[in-house]
Amino acid sequence: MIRTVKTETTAEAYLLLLKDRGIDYFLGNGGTDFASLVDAFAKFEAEKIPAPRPLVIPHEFVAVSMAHGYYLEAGRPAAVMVHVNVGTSNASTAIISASRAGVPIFMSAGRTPVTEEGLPGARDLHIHWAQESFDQAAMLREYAKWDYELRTPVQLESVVDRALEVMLAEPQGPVYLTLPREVLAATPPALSVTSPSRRQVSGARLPDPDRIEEAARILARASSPLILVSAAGRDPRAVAGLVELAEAGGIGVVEADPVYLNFPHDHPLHLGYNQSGASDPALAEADAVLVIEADVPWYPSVQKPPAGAPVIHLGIDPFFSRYPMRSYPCDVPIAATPSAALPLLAEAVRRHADRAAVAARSARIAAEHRRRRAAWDATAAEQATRATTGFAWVARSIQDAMDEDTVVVNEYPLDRRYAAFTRPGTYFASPHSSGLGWGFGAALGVKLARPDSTVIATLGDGAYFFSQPLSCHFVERAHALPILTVIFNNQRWEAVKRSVIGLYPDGRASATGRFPLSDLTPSPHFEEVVKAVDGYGERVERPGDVAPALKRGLAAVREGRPALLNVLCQRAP
Ligand SMILES: Cc1ncc(C[n+]2csc(CCOP(=O)(O)OP(=O)(O)O)c2C)c(N)n1
Repeated sequence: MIRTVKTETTAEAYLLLLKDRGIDYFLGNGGTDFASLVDAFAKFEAEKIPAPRPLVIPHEFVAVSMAHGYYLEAGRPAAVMVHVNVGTSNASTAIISASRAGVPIFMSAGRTPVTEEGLPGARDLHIHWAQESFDQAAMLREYAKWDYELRTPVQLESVVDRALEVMLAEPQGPVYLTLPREVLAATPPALSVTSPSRRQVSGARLPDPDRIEEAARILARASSPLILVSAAGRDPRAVAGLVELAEAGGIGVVEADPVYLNFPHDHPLHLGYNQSGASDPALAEADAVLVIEADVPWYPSVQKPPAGAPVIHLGIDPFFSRYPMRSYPCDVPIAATPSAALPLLAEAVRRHADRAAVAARSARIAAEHRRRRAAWDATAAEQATRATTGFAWVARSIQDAMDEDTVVVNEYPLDRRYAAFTRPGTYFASPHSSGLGWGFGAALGVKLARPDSTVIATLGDGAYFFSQPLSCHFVERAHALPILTVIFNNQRWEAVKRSVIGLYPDGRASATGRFPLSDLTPSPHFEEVVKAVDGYGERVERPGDVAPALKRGLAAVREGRPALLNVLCQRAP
């Protein structure tokens, strides 16, 4: 249907168009470039005109991280808009994260007025000269799939639809649109808009049938096939497909630095999680390897699959084409949507596999699964009575506090061996590009998409510092998005310390136990920060106090208050 849109400003038409295209939230961090948008929102509010809901987000990094979490949970984009070049720069780390995670972000920014006088919106402050860039989008161009500047209201629909089309087409990723002040302030002619849009992109990419057959034969004939998976579970439907495949072939599954829940923890074919720096006998014994949506399936400097084992890579872009260097062997590429390809592969494996062999192998893997799980359970239980709280015990206590409707966003410290996730879409970890601070904002985005669920953000003390914590707490309070934040506070950047020990095991730092530039003491009273927004904060020092504190924190969240537990703990007590 063609609709005619007549508005006083381009800004109004822009917002109405976003709403028409399914965008319900506008996460904004504004400046003088927002004048026409602010006025438009006020008009919509006064006249009860449906438009995206504007949410003020006090830091750009938080706004983009929120949009990231929101998309993962809602499957729909939120719009983000920031202030010209300076706001873009603040947002850039979160754009890197979204880009590497393949998450679409509808990112926009004002553009300082082009004209120095003469038009509505022309320059009237010193910033309007100093904030002009020769090429504002250059800052993000390596990580945005597309960028453009809206030059005239007449092209509004074409530009917005082009942005959405490119952003949502696979492999997905952020796009960046700049909006000059004069264009937003201009009175457009009556615009005709096609609604709904005729620029649909969704649809599965099906695999090459020959490659599916080839992969199925390899997996079915192997005596110790192994699946390594990182991010297939971004699409919850892929989890069922992976279970079907693993069962069809009696194939063990290892989650390699998982970004999502890819395979239920309690499934007898789950063989656990790769551990940085450690080798895994399951990989050493593998005679065929299937890598699914995994950019780093193993660490070549630590361990590789046996030389004769064929390697299959399955994913929407199994080559990770945007990574400058990546040299994993790939004997059979399957470029396809995992949720579409996995059932096809499962069916083909079932056809080729010997049932008795599959049953025998499944029993063998199940025994190993039980052995590994028992060891993890013992580690967690053993930490329950230590003087110092261990990370494993905190993770286990969080697992025990979760209900059917809890979602966890983990920026590192929660070790999946000790916190069992079984339901797709209930676990999100930071993207492998690791722009620290992502977790808190992403958790707020998840809460925005799923307001009735309990959301827990598990953060290191380092990650909390990076997250723009006061902005996040403000968002919790101002926009009624209370979540429970659990800080695993080891009072240092352990990742930095570990890298020194890894590279210089006999070096001076290891010998003296002094690791300059990694210590975060005196540790702040993080539990006090949340109180600045009338939240609930508690410092937790002993293992026996973790579970009761979680209960109190979750009760506060249920009452609508942001809550934070500052848990003093160590990775290996
Ligand atoms: C923006 C950014 N700056 C620096 C780093 C480097 N870095 C990676 S992990 C880490 C320490 C994180 O500390 P914390 O969250 O407390 O976890 P821990 O290492 O102590 O387990 C740092 C500084 C990064 N990944 N991102």
